[in-house]
Amino acid sequence: GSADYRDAGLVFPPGFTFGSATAAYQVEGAAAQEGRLPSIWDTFSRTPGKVWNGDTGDVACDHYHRWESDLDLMQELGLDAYRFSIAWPRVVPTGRGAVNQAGLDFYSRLVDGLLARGIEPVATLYHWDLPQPLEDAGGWPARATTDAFEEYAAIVGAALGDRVHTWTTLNEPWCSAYLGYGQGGHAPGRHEPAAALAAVHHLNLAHGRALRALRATSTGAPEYSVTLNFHVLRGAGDAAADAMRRIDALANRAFTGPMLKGEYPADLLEDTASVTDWSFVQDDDLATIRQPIDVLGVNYYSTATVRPWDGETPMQHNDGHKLVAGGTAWPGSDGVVEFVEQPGPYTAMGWNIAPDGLYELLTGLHDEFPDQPLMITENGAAFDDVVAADGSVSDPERVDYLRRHLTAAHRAIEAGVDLRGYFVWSLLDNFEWGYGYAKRFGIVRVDFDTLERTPKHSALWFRDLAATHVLPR
Ligand code: GBH
Repeated sequence: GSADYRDAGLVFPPGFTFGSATAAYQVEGAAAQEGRLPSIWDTFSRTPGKVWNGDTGDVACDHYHRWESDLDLMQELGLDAYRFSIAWPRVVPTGRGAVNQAGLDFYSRLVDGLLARGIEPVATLYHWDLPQPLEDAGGWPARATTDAFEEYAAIVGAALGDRVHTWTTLNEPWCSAYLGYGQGGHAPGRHEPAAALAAVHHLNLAHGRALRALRATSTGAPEYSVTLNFHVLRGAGDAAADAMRRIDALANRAFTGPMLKGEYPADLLEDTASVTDWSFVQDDDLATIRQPIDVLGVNYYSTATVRPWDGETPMQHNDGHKLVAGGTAWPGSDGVVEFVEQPGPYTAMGWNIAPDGLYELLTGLHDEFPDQPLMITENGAAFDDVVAADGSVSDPERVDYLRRHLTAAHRAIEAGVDLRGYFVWSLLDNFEWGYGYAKRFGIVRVDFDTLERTPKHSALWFRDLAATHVLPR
């Protein structure tokens, strides 16, 4: 009876999807093989001083060659779905024009391999690896990049749209725009606030155009989605309310506004008026961007605490990973809002562990967009894992992090949120962007000398959850 279940733990609905996620540049390697050409992340990681330890994605987890045994591993873990990204520079190496059939074939084999193992393919078109020639022509601040993205979307739609279960246009356009073109901690490493806002709009437009192209070319019955990283904001006292509103506009509503409501928030346009007049928004763009999506992907790791800058103490801002002095991550609000230290406890990234933030985020989105199904497309944590003498990896902090966030997700479901699934970031330890291989998010350990995979205790724990749908209390 149900009482027994309640004693055993929290029960997730039967159709709830338990999956795991990766991204192309972070796991594939084979950066210069079978026709792939450089993306902005190849260029960035080869630029001295940009990535810790000078690490690059040249080899990464070598997933490009080890995909088959990685799929076997996913099957052993009982994953319902696998969220991966397609490398644009593998499929259309120069960004526009010639298609590299070998690149498409890789993803076709991957999709078939997933389906053969009963795992749903959830494919993201853009997880930050812009073909370098497109950056040389202006990158995301240039409107022509959206033309190229629409063409690329039509190519992958025609090749894989008969089998992919879910299409995701973009992963975290906030990171691409603000970290790539404003703060500069991500590729291409530019520091141009106005360009960052043009990138915001062109990423939104690229999303709309890609949906159009995918819908026109997919012959199966895929679901359509986009993945956003939301900022869940904290602030002390009334004085912080305006700071929270500003960052909410720049980080969250700059994307949900056009995508789900067909408009940019008035306060966003006002707050950024000294930076840009938004004249890059053309007639009909908002109609293109606002299209129904089957599921909204939500990435959540942590909260952020803000307050108005006092004008005296050295101003800090959040670079997307940690607090740093100065910088230009928030066009129109740099010098107005500052980010402050949070209470902890922290992960190895220094991120505040706050599962309540996930509950707030999910219920808040549900209140604002009641008919929009949601999916947690990333949640997870880096910790300094310890390998035992017998080679096993016990990672109780990660298990605890996952358990607490899944408990928050379950609470949200009980509160009426239409939450369809949960993907742990990440399947494998991998190239953690500016941190290289120093930060490990995997539920599976990767030895970066031998490339050997070892499921951590968290992977075995997640396997039991996926199998039983019961989260032990
Ligand atoms: C995701 O980015 C990426 O999609 C994925 O590729 C990456 O590996 C993974 O997360 C882990 O980093 O400074 O405490 O306020 C996440 C980027 C991380 C940006 C959290 C905002 C705020 C944390 N986000 N960050 S905090």
